[in-house]
Amino acid sequence: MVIAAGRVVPQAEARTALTFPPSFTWGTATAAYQIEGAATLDGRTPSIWDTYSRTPGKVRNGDTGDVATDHYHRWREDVAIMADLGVGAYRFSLAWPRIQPTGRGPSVQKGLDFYRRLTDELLEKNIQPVATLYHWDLPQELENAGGWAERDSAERFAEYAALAAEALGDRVPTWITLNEPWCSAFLGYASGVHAPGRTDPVAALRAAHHLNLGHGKAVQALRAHLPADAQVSVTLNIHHVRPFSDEERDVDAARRIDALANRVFTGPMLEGAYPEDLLRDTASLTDWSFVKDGDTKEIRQRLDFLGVNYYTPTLVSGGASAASHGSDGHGNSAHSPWPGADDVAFHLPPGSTTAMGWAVDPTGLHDLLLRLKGDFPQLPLVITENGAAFDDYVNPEGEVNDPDRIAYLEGHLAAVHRAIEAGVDVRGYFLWSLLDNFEWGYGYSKRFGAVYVDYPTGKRIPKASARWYADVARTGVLPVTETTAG
Ligand code: IFM
Repeated sequence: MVIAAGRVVPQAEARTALTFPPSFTWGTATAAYQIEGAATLDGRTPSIWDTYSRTPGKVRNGDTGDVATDHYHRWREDVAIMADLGVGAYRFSLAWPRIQPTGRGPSVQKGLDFYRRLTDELLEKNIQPVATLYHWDLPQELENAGGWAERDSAERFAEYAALAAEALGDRVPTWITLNEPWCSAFLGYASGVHAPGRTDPVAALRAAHHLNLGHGKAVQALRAHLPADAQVSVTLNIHHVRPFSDEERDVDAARRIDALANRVFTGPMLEGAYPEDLLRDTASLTDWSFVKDGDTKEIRQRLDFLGVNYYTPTLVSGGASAASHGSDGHGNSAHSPWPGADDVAFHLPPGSTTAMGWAVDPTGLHDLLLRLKGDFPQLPLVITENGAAFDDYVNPEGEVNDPDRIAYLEGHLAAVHRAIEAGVDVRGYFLWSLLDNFEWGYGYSKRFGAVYVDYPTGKRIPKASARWYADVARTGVLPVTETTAG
């Protein structure tokens, strides 16, 4: 029990407050295909997601990003909402097919102008723009030429990076090359639950390498065109993989999934080599001869921070007779996104779940941040995505109350705070997402936004969590229960 204002309060209700460093960046995040719409306007041509979502049976309810939240027309209103919330930064992605429609050749003025207007407005409102070059919308013409499975995609990506930096480098201080290349490679080319929907495990490993190579080349292209103080990074959805038990086969399953999910990217990007165990585990599928001399040197570039996306931990066991990757939280497909790991079973971690069926477990984020500090002690970290989908609805008063999302954010921000206290250099946090949006294979059925979008009218309604987050961002102080504070 504690006494508060003369009243006895049960211990569970006692509140305390966690203060973040004054320099901590508070932001929100989105991605082009998920919000922009205007799929055929101003010279934009189809990306792999246009093709995929228009293919019957691929996306729930046949939803597409044709209109999405209509941000292409409502961007001024969306920036005003962010200004109202008082967030300090906005992470968005540039649509490659809007800037360089076929993935080759010169840029399109109208496409660049959209991002110029957007970033001018952000700067005007004191919101720092953070641009991601690639959040999964590969121009379809490049996929027709083999997509990320082919080496040329890395060259094309670097060329696009240079065009974007040349045009927007005077106003965008922070750049991220790729968002979650694991999804691009393994959901796109192995399990097929993401565009381009291919189901070839070797193509997925090739894609992972060419994404890595594209990243390395793009970092160099960005630095060649950006002011010297620009920040350059990549965002990875590092899986926090836990073994089901401490039995050897479960521990080994966790090691293998960690290699396929995480170290396939952090190895070359941060350490200059693919992990030996990854090459061994996948040797029956490929000899990795698509990695050419000098590639890993080119992939390893200095980064100003690492972008980390975290939603839920991953729980695995070994020795399964048939793969149960369906419960890995990455959608259902007869084809596994985990090449060479067919005997690994995925389990739902204990506790409550979000509308995605993902377990709510902030300890995963805390432990992940500590692990990254251990592995890469000098590298600052930024949480470039964290958030949750719930079944939000507008009540008769016209409000959207989302206590589950507030609880999720409170728990995860407290975990970030604990990690900072333990010495991890976490510089910022971007809530996914500013707006409800197109959730890939789930279409519009999952709402991740702090702002509710009424899709038929496009009307925006800030949810209770948006007001809650605004207070935290404005003050840098997180109110928590003493239990959450830990
Ligand atoms: O909506 C996605 C986003 O595009 C990438 N990271 C995970 C989010 C939620 O699934």
